[in-house]
Amino acid sequence: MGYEHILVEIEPPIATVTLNRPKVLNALSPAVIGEVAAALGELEADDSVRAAVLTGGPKVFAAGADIQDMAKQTAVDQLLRDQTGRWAPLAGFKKPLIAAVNGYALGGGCEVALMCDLIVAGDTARLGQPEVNLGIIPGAGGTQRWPRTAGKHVAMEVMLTGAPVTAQRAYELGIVNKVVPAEMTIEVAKRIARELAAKPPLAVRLAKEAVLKAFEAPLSEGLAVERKSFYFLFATEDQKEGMHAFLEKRKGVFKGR
Ligand code: DAK
Repeated sequence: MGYEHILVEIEPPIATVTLNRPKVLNALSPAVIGEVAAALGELEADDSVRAAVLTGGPKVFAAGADIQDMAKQTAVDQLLRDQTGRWAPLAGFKKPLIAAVNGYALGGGCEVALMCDLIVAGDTARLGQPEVNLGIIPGAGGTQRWPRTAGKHVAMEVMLTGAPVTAQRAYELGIVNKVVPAEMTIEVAKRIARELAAKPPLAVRLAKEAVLKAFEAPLSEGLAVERKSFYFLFATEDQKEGMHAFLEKRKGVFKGR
């Protein structure tokens, strides 16, 4: 499928989705979000792809939702356009999704990175939620995902001041997994994606699902999901392969079955 605002590169077993509106720092218009959601849908259905990288390229991740577009909208437009629904497929992607963040990841851009499973940040990256300066608040999960990861007081600072944090501080807060020289960000993210793509896909998928459950459910419910997925994996060919490969001192070859 052809896209206007993003680039999709498939290099089995991984794929890379690149936001591509450099003139406006990859501002996330509804069209951009729609294309990212459609591309992730395609990658989810493509068995040759086992993990994906989402990036904005070498200079900027995304400076937020498109303010040109939002400035014209009313509350009723927001509701009728189902803005929240448009963004949902990004958080619902079932394969591992790694954000490669260079430069600014602000507002909706930061929220998109937080929807990913791992974040690799270039050393000059800045992550933040400046919405307060526009008279709004984050609308794609920022007020919930920041405190769940970095705690209440950091989240308050980020939301109320609107000031971004550096890549290094984000790393110290547990918001990003790795800080690397900016020119290495995408390559390191791809390397991690390839590493994850070599793992048994069903185990990876159910591990992701179980970890995400921890953000939503009480402990007993999360443990029940973990337990059922654990039992289920013993019905897969990959579990047999993984354990036999270990005992036979060879590398497992996994089929996602
Ligand atoms: N939208 C539209 N255009 C943007 C933009 C944005 N978010 N950010 C930058 N641009 C445009 C600038 O207008 C400028 O365009 P021209 O003037 O050249 O035509 C061009 O990109 C270059 O930007 P600057 O000249 O400003 O570049 P600087 O290096 O000087 O500054 C900056 C970079 C990132 C500090 C600055 O551009 C900036 O502060 N940008 C705005 C950051 C921001 O406030 N972001 C939060 C937006 S609100 C929702 C989901 C999500 C959201 C809401 C609802 N639902 C699901 C309901 C999200 C909301 C937001 O993200």
